[in-house]
Amino acid sequence: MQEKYSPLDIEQAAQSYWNATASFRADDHSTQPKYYCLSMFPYPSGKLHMGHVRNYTIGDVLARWHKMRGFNVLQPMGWDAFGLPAENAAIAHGVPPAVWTKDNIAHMKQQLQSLGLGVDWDRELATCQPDYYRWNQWLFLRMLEKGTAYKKTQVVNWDPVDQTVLANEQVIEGRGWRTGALVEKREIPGYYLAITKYAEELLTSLDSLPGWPERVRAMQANWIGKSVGVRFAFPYDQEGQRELLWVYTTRADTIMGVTFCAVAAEHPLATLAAQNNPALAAFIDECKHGSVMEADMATMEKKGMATGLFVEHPLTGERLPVWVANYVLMSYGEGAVMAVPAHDERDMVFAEKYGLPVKQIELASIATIAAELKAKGLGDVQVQYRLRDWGISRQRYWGCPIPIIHCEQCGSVPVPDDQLPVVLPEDCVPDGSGNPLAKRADFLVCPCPTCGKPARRETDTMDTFVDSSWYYARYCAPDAQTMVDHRTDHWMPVDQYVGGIEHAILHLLYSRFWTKVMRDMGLVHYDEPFTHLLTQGMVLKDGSKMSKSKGNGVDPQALIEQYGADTARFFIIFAAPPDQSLDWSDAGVEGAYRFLKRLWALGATLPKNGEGSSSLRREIHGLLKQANYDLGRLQFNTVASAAMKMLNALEKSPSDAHASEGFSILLRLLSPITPHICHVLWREMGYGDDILHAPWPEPLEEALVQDEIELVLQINGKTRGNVRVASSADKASIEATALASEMAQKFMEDRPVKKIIVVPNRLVNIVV
Ligand code: OVB
Repeated sequence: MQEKYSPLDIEQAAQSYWNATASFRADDHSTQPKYYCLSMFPYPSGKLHMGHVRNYTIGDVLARWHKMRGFNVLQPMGWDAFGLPAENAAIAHGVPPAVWTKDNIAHMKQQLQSLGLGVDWDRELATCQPDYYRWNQWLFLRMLEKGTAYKKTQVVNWDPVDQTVLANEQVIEGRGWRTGALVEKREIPGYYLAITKYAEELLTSLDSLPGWPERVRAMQANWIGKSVGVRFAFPYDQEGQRELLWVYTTRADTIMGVTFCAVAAEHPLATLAAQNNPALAAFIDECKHGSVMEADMATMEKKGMATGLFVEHPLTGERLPVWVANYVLMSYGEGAVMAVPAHDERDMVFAEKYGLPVKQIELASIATIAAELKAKGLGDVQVQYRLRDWGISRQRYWGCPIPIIHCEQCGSVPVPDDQLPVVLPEDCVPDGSGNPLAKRADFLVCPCPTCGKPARRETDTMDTFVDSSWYYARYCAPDAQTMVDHRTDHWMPVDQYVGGIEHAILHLLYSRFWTKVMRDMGLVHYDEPFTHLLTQGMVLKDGSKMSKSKGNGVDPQALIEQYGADTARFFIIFAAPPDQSLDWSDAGVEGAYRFLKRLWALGATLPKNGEGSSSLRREIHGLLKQANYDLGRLQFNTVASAAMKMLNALEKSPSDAHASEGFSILLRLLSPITPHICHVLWREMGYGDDILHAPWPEPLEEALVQDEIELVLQINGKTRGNVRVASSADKASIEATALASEMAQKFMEDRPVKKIIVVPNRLVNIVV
């Protein structure tokens, strides 16, 4: 055995062994209980960062720990390969996104492998592969048939620089998240998935996920935003016709306090009023540049303008003015609201600003109001969700083509199944001036599937969140000639999902939705994709985020080259509980490295057979008991510190009869965290061929019982030392041992014993 700890040699040897023995190939036919351990797959952005290292180390600890406990483990890895960054790199460097992506995958794969992850690489997939994304297209067509996917024209956020539609959360203070350009609102056609059909189930089945952090469940519930309110109408007269202005409110109890109505800039009533009011038309235009995000509605400056139109209060008949207001969203409710300044802060701010009346009232009962409105045919109780349907069209090149063909005669025609996949040409180099697919005649022009006349292919591609909504199901059967097969039902649901909190809302909600759609088509037979969820904390440097722009990122590659993967892994696990943020510390890394050097050194010197006390054994098993408990609650940092304590104890008593047993426990406990050094030491020590096949260590009750205890010895109430007695010793034998002790002899000074007080497990006091 080599004297010196040499991570490079050790890690290469261990990794070659795992490759040669296919240690992490998941068995589709095993009779062992399955454990599907999944870390969120990476964007192939260039190279690994510390966030990745943390994510994949945490996942690997769980996977290896379960494997050693007899589970049939599936831990796959792949690539979330479509998306904007590849196009931006193409614009900057003139390389096709496909080439850039494949190079990055090759580099990052080699980096991941250097971490020693127990991944079944046979199942690797990339979402830019046609045999993956054809199933996006296939399921999209099935959804179209069911009406779960549909086309509509809607007002969207338009980034004039990137020439693309932005999701609401990509608009930050009215500007594009990437370009910083002022976002415009545009009406364009696009495809939508009817996630709102599933709003109620997505909400209620959060209760079936006790393995998710409460915080994430709350975030999802908020996003879905269920409310029970009243939808009702304000009648008005339009050229002699009685019309209705519909609003929705959760505060029908304040209806008597309404002093005006406010409508969104896009509301038909606003358009009508603007026809012969240029000032109003200009104001509406200004509003269209604002945010469509609800969160911004609360904080932005409230602006409005009167339409000159009036409506009637449905219960009192009072005449109320209608205003256009920038804080009313067309996409929420009816695009119009009743304004009750006395009971709503926003309405109050607005009323004060524009001198509108404020009316103090007594609150009514919602049920009574709803009944009154219903009796007049002017309203009813209504459940509403904040959740919107999912717009998946992106005006981008590097994504999954939407399988639609536009024909002048036949309209938008779905691509027939036997023409799938619609393959994305891989040799385009976008130059920033819109979607290059629109300039590719060989892609664009095709015969209409219905009438055969020349037609035009859809050039929009799918949101990359479509790709990541079902990749976990494909890992189970990556070579299937169908979207999924029986193997999917075997492995799914994912037992443990690990990833960043930034995906707490959209990715997880879309995946849950996609699962339910597939279930309703009979493709899979489970309701939820992820049973347990661990959201890892951020990796920080001096308390702030690591970032390329700040230049404070610590490069994993350099770290691994200098210290080895085991040091990187140990530090990351030791430095913080997985769900908390982790502050980087070079001293901490050094400490991890020193620890592994000591571990190696002890292995090199540990005598095969020692003799002596059993307190070492008790200590090791005690630490093991706590460590196993901590593993069960995913608190890996204290497992790492238990391992350090074990090493301290072993270093103090290397010749103890139980040192070898203790060391074998330490290696097994540590092996999910630092697998390479443990693999090699296990073999060097002669414990066996493969630590992965060793049973997980469990504390022995017999080792935990204390067979000797220490009592405080007092003479006349004064502490004079200690005595050791058997933990089973009775009062008489404790008295005898105490009297016979050296200290008692010395301090009693031959005086006769008056009495002896024994406090069990604590002390013995000799009164003379
Ligand atoms: C990393 C997680 C992420 C996900 C794949 C990141 C946690 C936050 C970042 C950054 C840069 C640094 C240093 C540290 O949440 N493909 C999608 C994706 O997110 C997932 C799918 C399922 C939608 C950092 C950090 C610097 C996973 F830049 F140089 F400074 N975080 N903590 N620390 N892909 O590739 O270096 O982005 O779980 O792993 O992430 S992904």
